[in-house]
Amino acid sequence: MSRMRTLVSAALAAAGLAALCSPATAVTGKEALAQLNKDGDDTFEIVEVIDWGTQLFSAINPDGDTTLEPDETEGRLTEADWAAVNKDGDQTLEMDEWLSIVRSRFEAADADKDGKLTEAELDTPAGQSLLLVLIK
Ligand SMILES: [Ca+2]
Ligand SMILES: [Ca+2]
Ligand SMILES: [Ca+2]
Repeated sequence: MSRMRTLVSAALAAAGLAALCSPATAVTGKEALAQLNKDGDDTFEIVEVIDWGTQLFSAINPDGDTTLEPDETEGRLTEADWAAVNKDGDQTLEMDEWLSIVRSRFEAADADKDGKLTEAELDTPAGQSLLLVLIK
């Protein structure tokens, strides 16, 4: 029993390590929908996007504090993003600041403003920029 548990935790650790080591890579709209969209439609809505953004905040915050530091957002947020939401100029980003970026990227990607992101909208530069703050 305990040997089984050891094997299971070793497998989980290996999977976690692989996830940690894989860099943020471009994901197509089709792949993103296949990976994240589980509500039976074929689009992303803001509620889902906020949920995934919240999960990613924790996933890229390995020190487990309540803020993201610049090294934790590398490749996902630009200096301009930081300047826009981090008004006090400190080196930390709180969850609400992070989610305001997620929300504005969703709105930017929603070209026809119908509140849904299609595969085609996710494949635009604005859509790709949103996926960077949703998928590890
Ligand atoms: Ca959906
Ligand atoms: Ca942190
Ligand atoms: Ca749309």
